[in-house]
Amino acid sequence: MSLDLPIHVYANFTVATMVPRGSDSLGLIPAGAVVVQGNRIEWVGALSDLPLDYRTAERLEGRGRVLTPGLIDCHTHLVFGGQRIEDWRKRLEGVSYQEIARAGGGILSTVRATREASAEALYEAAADRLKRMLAGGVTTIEIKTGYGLDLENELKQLQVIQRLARQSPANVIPTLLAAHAVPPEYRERPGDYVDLVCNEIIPAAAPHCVAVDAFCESIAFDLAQTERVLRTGLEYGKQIKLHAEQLSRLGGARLAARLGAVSVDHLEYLDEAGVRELAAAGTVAVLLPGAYYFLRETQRPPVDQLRAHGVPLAVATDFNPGSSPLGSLLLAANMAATLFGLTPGEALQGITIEAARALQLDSSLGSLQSGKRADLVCWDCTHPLELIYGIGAYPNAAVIKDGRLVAGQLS
Ligand code: DI6
Ligand code: FE
Repeated sequence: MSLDLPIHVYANFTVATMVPRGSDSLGLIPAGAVVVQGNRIEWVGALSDLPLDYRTAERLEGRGRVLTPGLIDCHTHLVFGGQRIEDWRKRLEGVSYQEIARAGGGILSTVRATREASAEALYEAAADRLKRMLAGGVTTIEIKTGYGLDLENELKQLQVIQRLARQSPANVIPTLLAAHAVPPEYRERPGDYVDLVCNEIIPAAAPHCVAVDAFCESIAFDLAQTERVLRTGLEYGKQIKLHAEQLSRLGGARLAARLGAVSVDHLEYLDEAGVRELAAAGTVAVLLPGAYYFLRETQRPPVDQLRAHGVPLAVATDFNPGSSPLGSLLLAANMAATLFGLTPGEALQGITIEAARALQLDSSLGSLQSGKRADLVCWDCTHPLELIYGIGAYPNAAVIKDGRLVAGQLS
C-alpha cells in the first residue's frame, strides 16, 4: 500500500460484496464500509468495525444506499454498422433467424454495413453505446469482432475496440470472432475461409486481442472447423471461448471445454453429458437471455443441471444488432431470472463475480474485497435486488472506476 494515495471511506452503505456467505449469495453487509486507496480496495466490513487508521479519512456517506462491484458484461458485439430492423420485422412475421441467414441476410447484412463503415463512424456509434452502458454501471466489457470477416475489416474492428479501450474509462476486453459466419466471397468454399482465419487473421490479430471465439452452428462453422480455429487461438497464446448450442446441438460446448475454453456461451441445446464436461473443465457457462427473448426461442438452457453440477453461471447482454439489441445488463439479469430460472442472487452474481470468472479477471474484479480494483457502483436504492427486479426501471448509478467517479453523481 502506498501511503501517499488518497483514502476514501464509503460509509453507511448496504454493501453487496458478492462474496457469498452460507445462504447469503450477495455477501450483504448492512451499514457497511468500503475503504478505497487510489485505485484499490483496502478494506471491506461493517462500519462499526472500521479500523482506527481509517476513521479520519474522507467519507462518502451512503445513507443506506446500495454499493455493488462494477458490473461486468462478458459477451458483447458492440462494434457494428447499420441495424437489422428489417430482419426483426420478418421474424415477427414468422421467418426464422436461420432462414434469414441462409438467404444472405442476418449476420452477413451487418458484415456489409460494417465493411462499408469507416473506423471513425464505427467508433462514434460504439462509443455512444458504451457510454450509456457505463452510466448504467458497467465498468468492464468484453467486445468481439466478427462483422468484418476479412483481414482488413477484422483488424479495423479490433482497432475500434482498442480505441474504445483507450478513450473510455471502462475496462474493454477485445475478442477476435473472425469465425462468426462464412463471408459471401467464400460461400462455396468455407474450408478456405477457415484457412484464412487460421493462417492470416489470427496471426495478425493475436497481438490485439485477449481471446479467440467462434460460432459453432449449422449456419456457421461445424465441429471440425471450429476445432481448427480454437486450436489456432491456443497456439497463439489466446484464451478461447465459443458460441455453442444456441440453435441446435452440435457438441461445440464439449469440444471447447476439452480444449480448455474459459467460457461457452448461449447453451440452450446443451445436454447433461455436455454439462458434465463443463463442470470437469471448470468452464464458465455464459447465459444470453436477450437472444433467447429476441429470437423468441423456446428451448431453455439446462440451468438446473448446470447448477447441480456446479458449473459457474455468468449472464451477459450479447449486445448485437441481429439477435440481441439489448443495451442493459440489468435487464439481461432480470431475464436470466424470469426466463431461465436463475435465482435473483445468481443473476446478480452472473453479472459481477461470475462474469469476471468468464473473462479470467476474478482475481482482480467482480467482488468487493480488499486487494481488488476499486470498481464500484453506488445505487440510489436500498436493496441490491432492486437492480434485478426492475424492468427498464433502474435506480440512478454513481459509477467509480479504479477509484475515480466516471459517471453519475455521488452526493
Ligand atoms: N450468436 C449471437 O447471438 C450473435 N452471434 C452469434 O453467433 C448474433 C449475431 C448477429 O445476428 O448479428
Ligand atoms: Fe454473441
